[in-house]
Amino acid sequence: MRDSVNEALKNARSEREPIEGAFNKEDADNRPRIAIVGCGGAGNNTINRLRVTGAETIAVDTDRQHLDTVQADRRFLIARSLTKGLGAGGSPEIGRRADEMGRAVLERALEDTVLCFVTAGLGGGTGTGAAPVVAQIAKDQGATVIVLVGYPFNEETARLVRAEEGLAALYRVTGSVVVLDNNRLQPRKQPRLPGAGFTAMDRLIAGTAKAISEAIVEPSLINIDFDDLRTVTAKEGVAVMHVGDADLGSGARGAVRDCLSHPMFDIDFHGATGALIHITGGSDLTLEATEEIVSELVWELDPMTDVTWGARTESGVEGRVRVVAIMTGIRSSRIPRATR
Ligand SMILES: Nc1nc2c(ncn2[C@@H]2O[C@H](COP(=O)(O)OP(=O)(O)OP(=O)(O)O)[C@@H](O)[C@H]2O)c(=O)[nH]1
Ligand SMILES: [Mg+2]
Repeated sequence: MRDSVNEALKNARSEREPIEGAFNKEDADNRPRIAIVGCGGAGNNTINRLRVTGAETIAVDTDRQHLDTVQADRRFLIARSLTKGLGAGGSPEIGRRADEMGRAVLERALEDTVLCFVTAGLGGGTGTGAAPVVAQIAKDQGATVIVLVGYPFNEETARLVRAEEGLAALYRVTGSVVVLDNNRLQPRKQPRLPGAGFTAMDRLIAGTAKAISEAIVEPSLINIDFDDLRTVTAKEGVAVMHVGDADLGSGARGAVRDCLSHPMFDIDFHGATGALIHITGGSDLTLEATEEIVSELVWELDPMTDVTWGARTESGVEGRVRVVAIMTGIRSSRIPRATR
């Protein structure tokens, strides 16, 4: 495999840049630049048709056919001489090199970005290999980087090994790697066809990136302070995300209980030194209710934890409240060996 990769790379000297498609959006104003980058099939299914006020969606893939179906503000087909536009065939090595080959154009695409979400499904080739490279490029451009990645089912042994390697590579770039375990999000028997069985995961990742972005740039019930966000995501250690959905009537305690009992990955949040909390509800969500939820949650954390939070309302979800808490700076034996 290595030889064929090297051979293709040699032949690729004439390849100057990846193909860029779709439409490019100019920054219309001086808002902080936020990018949401999908890598590989799953990453791009997540950001497909995602509309976020004040953020740009960027799709990166080696698979031309799949990329053609994705609606994003910018689309980059990377390493076409390496893969002939046919995908990385489950090889993270190709995914990694593919992004290296597209580095210059990705650097330009992420220039001046202050906040960059990177999303992928771990376990394949393109996303697993490319997400750490994209995250590093964004970080080198000075951006605060938050990675949101899907983790394979327990029985997908080969994919799990690749996923762990990808996770280790991501942790070498940033501690703000939020892992969403497929095993926790959907029943085993659910169909696993791309775009069908993964809808809940895609919605959750896309919804989280959208909620945080809009709570920074859009007038919200409570806006997230970008400097505070930078502080909580810069913590040494690992991160874990909890998600709670509750009836507004169950009060702050009910919402927090549901949130704390639903970690998206097998990491204990106790000992976290940072927390990013986001609350979404309908037009009936009040400031007082959000403050109560935050105080309940903070009560569960170490008193020295840096906390930043935001809240937004959207129509159609009246009577319900969703609490997303990303705890950061956790010392965990779950940290991949490569990072110790
Ligand atoms: N959330 C989500 N996860 C998916 C989807 N499709 C596949 N996955 C998961 O993501 C992992 C990676 O799959 P893909 O994203 O298709 O792989 P890729 O990164 O494109 O890699 P190559 O196709 O080998 O280049 C799989 O092991 C699945 O667990 C999807 O539509 N949404
Ligand atoms: Mg693919």
